[in-house]
Amino acid sequence: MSFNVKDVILKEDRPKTLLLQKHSDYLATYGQNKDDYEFCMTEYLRMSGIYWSLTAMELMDQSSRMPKEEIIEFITSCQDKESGGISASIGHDPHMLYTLSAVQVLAMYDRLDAIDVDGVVRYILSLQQEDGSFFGDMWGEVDTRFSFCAVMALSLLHRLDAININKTVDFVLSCMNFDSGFGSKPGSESHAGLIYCCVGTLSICNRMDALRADELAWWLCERQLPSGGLNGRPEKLPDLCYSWWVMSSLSMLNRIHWVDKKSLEQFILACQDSETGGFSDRPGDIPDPFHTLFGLAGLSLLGDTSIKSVNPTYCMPQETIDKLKLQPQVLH
Ligand code: GRG
Ligand code: ZN
Repeated sequence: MSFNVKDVILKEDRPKTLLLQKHSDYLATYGQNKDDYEFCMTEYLRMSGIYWSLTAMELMDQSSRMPKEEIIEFITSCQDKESGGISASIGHDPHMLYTLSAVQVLAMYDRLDAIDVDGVVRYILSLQQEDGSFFGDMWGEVDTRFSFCAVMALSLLHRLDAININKTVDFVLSCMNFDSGFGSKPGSESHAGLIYCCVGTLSICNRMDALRADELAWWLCERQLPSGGLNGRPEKLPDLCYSWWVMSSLSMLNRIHWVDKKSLEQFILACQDSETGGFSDRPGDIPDPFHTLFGLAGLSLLGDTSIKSVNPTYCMPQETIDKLKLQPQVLH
């Protein structure tokens, strides 16, 4: 039996400072060449790609480099008139994930008037089940991710009252495990990404009292490995995006100091591509907009003042959340 820890080793020649200009250039050019292989292959998640890129640009105070009018027009064209839901790209089927991303982008642009808001509310309401859970779309997959998407989108629209909040909370709590973590559905293994979704749902619904905060935070801080990076569950490799899923949860739980901030910062900085700009999942891998957002957002949570403050529940700039007068719960 082996007791080797699965981890990466940070090289001495890794990036050690934040390459803000390179990240802004990387995101500004990503998507400009619409024939690019990677751009074509990611059409099925385009709406979320726009959310990741725009949020990262906002956090760097560089969002003027994004094609605002083109993005707003694209979102309007992705709304399905019948169901009210929004799809990842034009002609695709609507889905909860892309409905949330579209609402987040329009909230940042202060252009929620560009969609039929009642249609979005109708769509989300149509996906809530008798037990309080949510389908991701008409095909019926249930996952705590979709509960979070539903409450986040509705709260950004100031329409949280449209769904049954007590049942929403009860379903999420039925996914709590013996280790105080959460999975995708009742009985599913605890996973940091889904813990973020469940803690985030309770934060928006003001029901964080139902958490076992100390045990949950203990499970979360145990995700840190000797390299400083975080994994998503025991025995897994570190991945930069867990700097968001774990740290945002710890931030809502007011226990961010339970991880070693210095070594996590070094891991995040090591995930930068010093040639192309952008962040990847692990040092030396190919960068992408998803990990670029979570690298920057993670550094923001760690207190880097060259990046704007990010809200741990919404993964959006704090100034947008303030403008919308939203006050998601955090523990004190
Ligand atoms: C507003 C930021 C934001 C999100 C919206 C969709 C969503 C809500 C949250 C997704 C949370 C989640 C499930 C994140 C995990 C992503 C991930 C790295 C999955 C990979 O899982 P595995 O099991 O990989 O393939 P590991 O790391 O366990 O080896
Ligand atoms: Zn990742």
